[in-house]
Amino acid sequence: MKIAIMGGDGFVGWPTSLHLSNAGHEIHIIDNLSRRWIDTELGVQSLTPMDSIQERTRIWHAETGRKIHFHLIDLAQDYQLLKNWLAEERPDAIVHFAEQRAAPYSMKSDRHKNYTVNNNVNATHNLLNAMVELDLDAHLVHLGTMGVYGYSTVGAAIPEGYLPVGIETMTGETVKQDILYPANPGSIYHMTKCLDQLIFQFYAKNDNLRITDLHQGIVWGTHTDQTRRHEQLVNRFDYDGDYGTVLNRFLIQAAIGYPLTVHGTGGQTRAFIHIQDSVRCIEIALGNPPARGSKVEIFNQMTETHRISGLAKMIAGMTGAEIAWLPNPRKEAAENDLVVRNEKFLELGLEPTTLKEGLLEEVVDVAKKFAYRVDRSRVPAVSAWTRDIANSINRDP
Ligand code: USQ
Repeated sequence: MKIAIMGGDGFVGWPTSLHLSNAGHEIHIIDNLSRRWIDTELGVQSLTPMDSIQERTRIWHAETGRKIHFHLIDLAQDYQLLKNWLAEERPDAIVHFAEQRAAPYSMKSDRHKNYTVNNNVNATHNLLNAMVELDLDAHLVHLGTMGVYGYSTVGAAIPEGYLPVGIETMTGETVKQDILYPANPGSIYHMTKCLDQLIFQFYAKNDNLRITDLHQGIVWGTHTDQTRRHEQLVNRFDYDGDYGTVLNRFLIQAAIGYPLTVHGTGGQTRAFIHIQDSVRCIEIALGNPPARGSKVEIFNQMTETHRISGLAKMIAGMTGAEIAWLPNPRKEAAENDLVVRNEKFLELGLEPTTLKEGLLEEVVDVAKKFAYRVDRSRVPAVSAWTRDIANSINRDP
């Protein structure tokens, strides 16, 4: 297939591009390189030294003989460029990662809230709008988030996207209907992914677009089989308070002797997936498009759930790191249970990589190897969800 990877320079986009290129597909990365600009804005860099996208694709070609094409286009800002590119290339499938993906970054200030909403909602809408206008019947696979559900199971497992409900009619009969699981975002970033869901629902219904939405959990790890092939193909690895996700942060903190930064009691339970499984899930989703005219296909892209305090204790036990129990900068439930249905990917052949010591050690090794690149002052998470939280965190004890 000819596949366009929107946001193919990012943390999941890059290994996905390599994985699909390796599987024989013709890959076109479309990216505005915003993630690299945000690094500059925040004054942080990936733990792993990352080459330019042009250099990365050159190394991939030298290593494998396969070409990955790169096009500098901003989905949210350059509608006409995007439309021209789609008209010329007419890809068979489009994978959409081209969104600002960090919850803390989205909550930093009013400007960051606006940027996240404008960027994410416009990118998604521009893409669908252009597809309809060009009569492009490409399968769109979007990277969504488990965060659209909120994180409480109220005693029942979270289904894959749709909730069966019975509605009582005026005549007392019960009519059954599948509705989108009630959206319950916990940040401006997660809110944009909830808005995406509505946009998808409309375009699938109105224009028969074929759309798959992947509700992904927190990704951990850094290498995939393909990024391992050459040191210049290495994936990015974020450890800072805005973009670093919790498990990868704990692993780098352990490697540099920084107390593990648990927010609150650490009673939050979240869904997780290893980066290798993430790219495999995208491949599986691409191979199983919904029929034209059917509703949006939704998968829960996660393999296990863990409590944050449990993860911290596990890593402390493995490495001897200390744990720091910090005031929580986020407005979120101090504790929750989480049970998630994920049978659809398992039935289609996903073999989950679960959190094992060996794999955790592998990430600690990456962290140790590049520890000299860490700026310890960028480790704390300082983005507060509300003014009150900001005031209470910054108050001297
Ligand atoms: N947390 C800590 N200590 C830290 C960092 C985080 O205790 O140093 C806690 C947070 O308070 C939160 C949990 O760990 O309760 C997860 O935080 P996170 O930063 O790992 O994940 P999150 O902000 O939810 O976002 C990440 C990705 C996002 C993706 C989402 C999947 O950045 O793109 O959509 O995970 S999910 O969490 O399932 O919604």
